[in-house]
Amino acid sequence: FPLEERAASLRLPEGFVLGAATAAYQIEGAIHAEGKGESIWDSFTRRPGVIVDGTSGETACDSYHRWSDDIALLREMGLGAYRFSLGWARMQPGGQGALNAAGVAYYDRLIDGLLEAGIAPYVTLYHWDLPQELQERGGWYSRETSERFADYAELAVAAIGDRVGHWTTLNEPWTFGWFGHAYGEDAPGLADGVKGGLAASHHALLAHGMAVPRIRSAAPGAEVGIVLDLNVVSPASDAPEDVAAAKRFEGVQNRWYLDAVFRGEYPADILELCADLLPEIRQGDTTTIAQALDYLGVNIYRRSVIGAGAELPPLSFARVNPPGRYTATGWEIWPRCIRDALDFVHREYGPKKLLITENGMATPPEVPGSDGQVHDPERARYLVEHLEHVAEAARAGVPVKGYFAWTLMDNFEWASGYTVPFGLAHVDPDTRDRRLKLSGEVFGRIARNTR
Ligand code: GBH
Repeated sequence: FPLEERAASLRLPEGFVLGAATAAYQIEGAIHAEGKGESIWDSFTRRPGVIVDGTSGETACDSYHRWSDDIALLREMGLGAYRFSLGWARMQPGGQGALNAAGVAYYDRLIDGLLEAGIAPYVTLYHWDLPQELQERGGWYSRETSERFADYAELAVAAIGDRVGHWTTLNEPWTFGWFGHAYGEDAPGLADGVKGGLAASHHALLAHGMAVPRIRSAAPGAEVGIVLDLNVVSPASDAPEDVAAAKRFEGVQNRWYLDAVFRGEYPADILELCADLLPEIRQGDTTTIAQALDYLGVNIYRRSVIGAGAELPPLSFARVNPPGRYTATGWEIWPRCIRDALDFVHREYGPKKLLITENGMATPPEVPGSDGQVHDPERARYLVEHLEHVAEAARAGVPVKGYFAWTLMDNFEWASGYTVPFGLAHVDPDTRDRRLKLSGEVFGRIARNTR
């Protein structure tokens, strides 16, 4: 099995952090337990037809009750870190006011369990599960949501932050901004085109900027960052219309967030192109957004080949899928994308430190073999190939200090339900028992070589 040799010869820098990632709504279940409030994913998944297999996160991996099984998996792989998110509506049911004591107690147990196992918690404050009450008052179209997020961040960090060294404000504002508000494929299911995507993104970035100083004052020693999903974009051809479309796409996917966070401005070409579709951007907003950060988290799964097309006018682009290897979600496997994204962001924006906060692949639904284990060599290969490029970037001087595999175990994959597993561990659909797949064992071997 030559992959094992490649895995064994991976040389990551000293102190490099290897971990696995999850998100609250995708794993916890217990959506009505002990004072938890309703979130937009609870309500969205009840709409007929929006989730391909008609499922929801109602039970998911039942991590609300089985969190110690999750820790056992991390231990079995010898991982040094676990990236998870707090359910906002579990912590603070209506998105404002006092915290829910049972929610705080749940994350307390999880964090204490991780620390006992020698695993560092990397905690994300928002991974897409807005309290429904805030949605009813405008959600990410409203500045009030930015204010509420900053209040929530401070309270949450004050409640559990004494044991957490790494905080992330938002996971992927591009994805929840655009897939939730421009295309309508994710909660809250609004298909408002470019106007929706930009408004949600601005208020999300503002929420991030308002929250950072509040987090710092509540947890002075902790590192604070944001997680962006970056895609290195190449034009489908040399034709000027394809080159221009690729630049427009890259402007909203990468530069809109990076320019705001690192330079305190939005990209001029997008501001001009979308002049009639912009939300209210007040004087000082982009300065608020551009807080100094300790790290940038990068989620990356694929490259983007983009040509001119009909999507989201006036961005007017189309995704092109060149011949090649593809995952079960239809994403091209192009391991070099991770190196290109790291190089790009290091060169153009120079964050102090970079973490790959998600990378992984989906397969069709998997069934354990006669030995009870899922054999997923293609996922193991995906991880190793991407890690080889991360190692190269580090050797070339890019300050990339960690890598989190998406995801610890098979879970609720948003609009795809349970049809496209991404896990390092299989979760039995009836008993919810977890078991490491072959890929989890390979990843564990890499982690042990690295520590
Ligand atoms: C991440 O998003 C999420 O953070 C995580 O919760 C999720 O489970 C994981 O990835 C796997 O999906 O135009 O073909 O790219 C990934 C970013 C951006 C991927 C939007 C899907 C739309 C389809 N997503 N993208 S495509």
